[in-house]
Amino acid sequence: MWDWFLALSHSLNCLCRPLVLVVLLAVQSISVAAGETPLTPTLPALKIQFDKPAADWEREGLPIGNGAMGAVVMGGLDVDRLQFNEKTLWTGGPRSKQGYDFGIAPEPQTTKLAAVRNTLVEKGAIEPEVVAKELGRKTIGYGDYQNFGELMLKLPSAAGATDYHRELDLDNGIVRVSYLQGGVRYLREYFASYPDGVIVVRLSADQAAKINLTASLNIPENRSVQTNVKNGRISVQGNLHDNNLKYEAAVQVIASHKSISNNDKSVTVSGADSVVLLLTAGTDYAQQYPLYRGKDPHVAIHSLLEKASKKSFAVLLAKHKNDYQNLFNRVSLNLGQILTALPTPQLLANYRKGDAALDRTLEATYFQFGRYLIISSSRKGSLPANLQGVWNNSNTPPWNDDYHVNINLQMNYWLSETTNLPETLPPLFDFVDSLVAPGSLAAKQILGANGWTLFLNTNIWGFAGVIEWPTAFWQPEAGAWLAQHYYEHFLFSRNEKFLRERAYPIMKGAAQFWLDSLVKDPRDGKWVVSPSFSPEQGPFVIGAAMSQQIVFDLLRNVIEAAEILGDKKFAQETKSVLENLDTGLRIGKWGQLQEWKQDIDDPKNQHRHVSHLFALHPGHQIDAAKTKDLLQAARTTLNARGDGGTGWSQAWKVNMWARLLDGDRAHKVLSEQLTISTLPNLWDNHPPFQIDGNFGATAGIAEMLLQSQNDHIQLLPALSSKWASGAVTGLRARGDWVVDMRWHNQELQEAVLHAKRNGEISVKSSLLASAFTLVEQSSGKAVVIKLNGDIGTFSVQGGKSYLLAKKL
Ligand code: FUC
Repeated sequence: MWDWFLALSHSLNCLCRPLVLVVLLAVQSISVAAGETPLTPTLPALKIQFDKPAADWEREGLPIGNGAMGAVVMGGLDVDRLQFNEKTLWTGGPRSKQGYDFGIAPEPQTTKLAAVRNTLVEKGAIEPEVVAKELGRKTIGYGDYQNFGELMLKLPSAAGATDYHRELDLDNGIVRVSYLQGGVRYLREYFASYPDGVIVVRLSADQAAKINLTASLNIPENRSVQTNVKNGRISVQGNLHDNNLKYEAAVQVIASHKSISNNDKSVTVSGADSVVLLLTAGTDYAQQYPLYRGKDPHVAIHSLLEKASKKSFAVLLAKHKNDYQNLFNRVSLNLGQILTALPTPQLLANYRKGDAALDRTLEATYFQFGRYLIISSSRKGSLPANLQGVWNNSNTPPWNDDYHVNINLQMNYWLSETTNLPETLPPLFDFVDSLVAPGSLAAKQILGANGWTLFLNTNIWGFAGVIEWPTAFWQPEAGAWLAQHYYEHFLFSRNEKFLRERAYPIMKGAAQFWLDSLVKDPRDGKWVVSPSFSPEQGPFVIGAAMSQQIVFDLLRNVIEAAEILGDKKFAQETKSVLENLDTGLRIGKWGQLQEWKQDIDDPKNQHRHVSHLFALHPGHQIDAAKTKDLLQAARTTLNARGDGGTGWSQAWKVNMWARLLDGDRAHKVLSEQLTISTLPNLWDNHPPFQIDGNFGATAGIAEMLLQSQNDHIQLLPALSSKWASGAVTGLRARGDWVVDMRWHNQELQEAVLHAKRNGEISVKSSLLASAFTLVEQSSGKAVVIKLNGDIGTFSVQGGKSYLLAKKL
């Protein structure tokens, strides 16, 4: 046992070892019966793999990224194109040739707003086109996220190549391409290093002097380009024609001196044993209202390349792996997956066709791919993950590849807390903080309110106002919804400094906006949102359910925060409004949770947005323990809406069915997302490729296994019967607890709760209804637990782990 532990422990980085130790102690203390899944991290390697080069970027490319930069590996034989991005390369904004106004009219819109409000009082509803004419705004200079370019490697003909393999190795955060030609085994490795700020490519072979290539950087035409080649380094720089944004990219080609020649616009390597290429890129963008311009990227780019060039490939790789695995290895999921050589498109095509082990393999891979993607597209120091994460090969991408804030950006970050990746959150918080200035202007100009908000969508240039698309433009709840993420971060981390310094100012500003913007509904005297619009359908009304629920969530959270921080006056003021706020929770004539205040829901409506179930997820106003009737209404609504929808819509429904504690239904929706809305490379398909569905589904799987939105941690709240036996380690619960679990025949066998601080843990599990043991692991001492049905509460000490196990 210990030999095995030591070997395992060596193969993991040191930060993981305590977890491995704890897990093993748990396994040691309870002997695992034959046929049961051990709680062990020695799982088969997770890979997304192909037996040919990518013919299609969107369907078959393999992504790598370090937050700021992303690249897609096509792995071509004669020409390998590494398309790359850097998050700040956008057209539009304050210096756009088209002009730019942040989506905010120069004159106040409050008179028009009052007219709309009056009509709503008189008539009850208005067609979206009519309101859009009044309050919508033609967009100018919004811009698009740009394709930066491609690193092109021209290679000798690979005629006769065999045994081609291209894989994304999720355990190591690396893409590999390999093939045999003329008796030589060629290998290419690609990864994006966060610690070194560069994308690294190495080409090697199992025989000496076999690597020949010509490298160049191809840059799209909508910008000026100057190319410079010196000492194996190709630099391209210029400005976007639209907004003059300065950009630069550079690649350093590293091989033995005698094999390198510098050409006019390229570098050629002949007869090298191996070649390493280091690529980096940037712009003079700065995340700062109102100009959004900072330093010329030249110095930073070349200093990154200088530093990285001094390190060997082995050192670069070791640093990358250490950084990546520190995050990735925190969560392991064992659904009974197996090692398979099947190309992923085949795994996907064979899904639900009878081979359960392969089905579990796809699901476990998909779960961890979501975690890989957020680690690769959201790290401190850059912008948050956009609609495609960081990966985009077009200069006019769908929806500008921006930040939609009526579900999409929020969905991108649900997994960050529950799957133990809080390091991916700073870009979201930095971004939202930077939107407060223009968001305050929008609040003032459009609604005559203090505080801040956003509407449907935003970009990297502080767009905070409205567009003119009638059935989507009006979503002033966006600020409140984003504020939820700040409070959730506090709930997960219990970091009071974060609450005081970062979360509370944002939440209070969002709440101030609503305290000024709510109006009294003359029908019942309740505080309501008006005009209000349920995404992205129906008429404009007063007090649609989603609007009320989001505002409720914000006001409740801000009161809690104000009380913790001692801001009594604001807590009191907000409480008096919350007490008389329309909650947005109504059960209608066919038993549904109403989408609107009037009981007008059509049971045949299958619209992809189900925002009026916000109170179920990501909110928690509808609480499984306390509100059975509302829970049933939510179920009726979700049944009527159906399990279909675009990728993100299905992913959201996975989370909602998990909150309804229906693991089999959650699994059904997940499996349909895999079948209908997943591309061969496992990217989520809206269509087109849109990454929110990946992130949302990973969050949904976590939600099936662990929930903590109410006063207790629920162990295996929505386990699917398809996952009869399994194990998970490292999931995170609100309260700063980390949980490992092992189950068999759908019954929890044991759970290890790792306490990060002193306090009380309340756990809900069917395990507590029968004979069980609870011990503190380091001493082996029994722990006293107060039982109330299937909920148990016990005191914990920070740094200690507690094993709850079925008594044998
Ligand atoms: C919202 C959704 C669409 C799409 C877009 C980017 O408007 O309704 O389905 O995901 O965002």
